[in-house]
Amino acid sequence: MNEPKLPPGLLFGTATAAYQVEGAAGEDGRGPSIWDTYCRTPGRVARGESGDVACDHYHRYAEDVALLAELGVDLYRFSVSWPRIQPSGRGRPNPAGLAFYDRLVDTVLAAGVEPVLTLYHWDLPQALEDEGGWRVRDTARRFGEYARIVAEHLGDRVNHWITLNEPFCSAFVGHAVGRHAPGTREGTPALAAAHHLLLAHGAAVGELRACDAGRVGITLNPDHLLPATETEADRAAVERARTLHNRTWFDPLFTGAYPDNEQEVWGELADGSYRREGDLEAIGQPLDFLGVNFYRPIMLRDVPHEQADPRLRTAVDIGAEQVSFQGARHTTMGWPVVPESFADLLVDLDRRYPGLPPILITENGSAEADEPDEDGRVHDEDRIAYLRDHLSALARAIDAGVDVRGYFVWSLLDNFEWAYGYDRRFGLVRVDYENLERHPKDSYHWYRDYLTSHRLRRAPGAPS
Ligand code: GBH
Repeated sequence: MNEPKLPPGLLFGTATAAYQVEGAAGEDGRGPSIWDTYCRTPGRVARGESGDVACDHYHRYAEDVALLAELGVDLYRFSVSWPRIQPSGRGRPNPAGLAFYDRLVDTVLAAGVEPVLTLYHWDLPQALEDEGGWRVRDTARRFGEYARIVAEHLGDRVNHWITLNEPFCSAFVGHAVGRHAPGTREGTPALAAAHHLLLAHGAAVGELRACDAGRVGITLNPDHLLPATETEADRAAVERARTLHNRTWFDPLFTGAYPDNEQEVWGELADGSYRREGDLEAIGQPLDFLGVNFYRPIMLRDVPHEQADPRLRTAVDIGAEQVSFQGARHTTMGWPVVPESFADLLVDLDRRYPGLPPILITENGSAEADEPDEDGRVHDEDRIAYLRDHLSALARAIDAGVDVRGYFVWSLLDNFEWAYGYDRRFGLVRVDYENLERHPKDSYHWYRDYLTSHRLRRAPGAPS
C-alpha cells in the first residue's frame, strides 16, 4: 500500500478534551460545568450518559501517556478544564486542579512528547452560565483571567496554546441548535455569544503574550460547504451558511472586519448591540498558528426561513438546509467520507485569507463501529482508510502551497462524544467501558508504523 508522502518536517499528534476523557467530575474541588448540567437534564444526551467517569483519564493519565509514547507522536493536544482551575469561574485558583495538569504535562514531557494545550473545549463553569454565560461580555474578561492563571502556571513547560476549540459549536450548537450545552434556541443572544467568544479569545491572547507563554492560536472548524445544485438560490444559501460557519470567525480574526453580509444572513437578529469600539483590535491580534478541525463536507440547499413568529427565529435559521451526500461512505456519525474536500477546503481558505498564519490540523478522524473480532482485536480498516486518504488529501493541499505544520488524529481514546454519548467511537485505542481497559486498535498500530516510516524520511541523509 502506498502511504501518503508528507513533508519531513510535518509534526504528528493525537488529541483529547477534558470533559470527554477525564471523568472524576466531583473530585479535588472541581466545580460543575455547563456540560454537567446539560447531561443531567433528561432527554439531552443519549441514554442519559455523562462525563462523570468517562475514560477515567484523571486517574489513568500515566497509562494514557505511555500509549502516546508507544505510538511515537511528536505532539499531544489536551484541554484544561476551567472548573478544575476556577470552580466558580472566578477568583483564586484551586491548587489541586493545577496540580493535575502539572502531573499530566510533566508526564507528557518525560515521554518525549510536546504538549499542546487548549484552554477551552466547551466546559464553561456553571456559575458563569448562571450569570449569563457567553451571552454576556463579562465572561470574556473572566476567560482572560483564567488564561492568565494557566499561563503563569504552565507557561514554563507548554509551548503551544490554543485559546478556544470550535467557538462555532459553543455559540451556535450551544445557543441556537440546542444540541450542546447550555442547550438553548436563541437569536440575538447566540450572536452575542459568538462575539463574546471572539473577545474571550482576544483577552486570552493578550494574557498569553504578557506571560510570554509561547506560540498562540485558536482552533476553528471551518466547513467545506457545497450547494446541492448550481442554482442561484442554493449558491446564495451556501454564502449565508459560509458566514454562519466560517466568516463569523475568520473575518474578524484575519481581516479585521465583520462579514459584510450579516444583515442578509440574520436581518434584525444581528443588531450589533453586543459590539463596542475597539473590539476588532482586541480580536484580531496576530496569531502564531491557526488550528483547523476537519471531518466532512456539508451539502446545502435553499429553504424558506420566514418564521410564523419571527421572535422564534434562532441564529441558525438562515434558510440553508443540509442534504445528504450521495455516493460516499458514511461513518457512524452519519458523516460522508470525502477526502478531496479536505484539500479543497484548505486551498480555498488559503486563497480567501492570504494573511493566514501557519495551520495545524488539530483534529481529523472517524467514528466507526469498532466491535472486537473473535481474536479480541479491533480491525478498524475503515478508520485506517479514512486517515490514509485524508493524509493524502493533506499532502495535495501542501503541494498546492498551503502552509500546514502539524496533524492530530481525533482521538487517542474512545471517549464521551457529547450528545451522542459513548457509542460513537473515535479512538485509536478502544476503551472498554465495563472495566475501563484500553486496547489499541489496528489503526493505532497503523499510525505508529506510519510515523516510524515518516521519521526515517526525516532523518538526515535519508532519501526523501
Ligand atoms: C469536534 O467537533 C470536537 O472538537 C470534538 O470534541 C469531537 O469529539 C469531535 O469533533 C468529533 O465530533 O447537527 O447542529 O447539532 C466536531 C464538530 C460539532 C460536528 C457538533 C457535529 C453537531 C451539530 N461537531 N455537530 S448539529
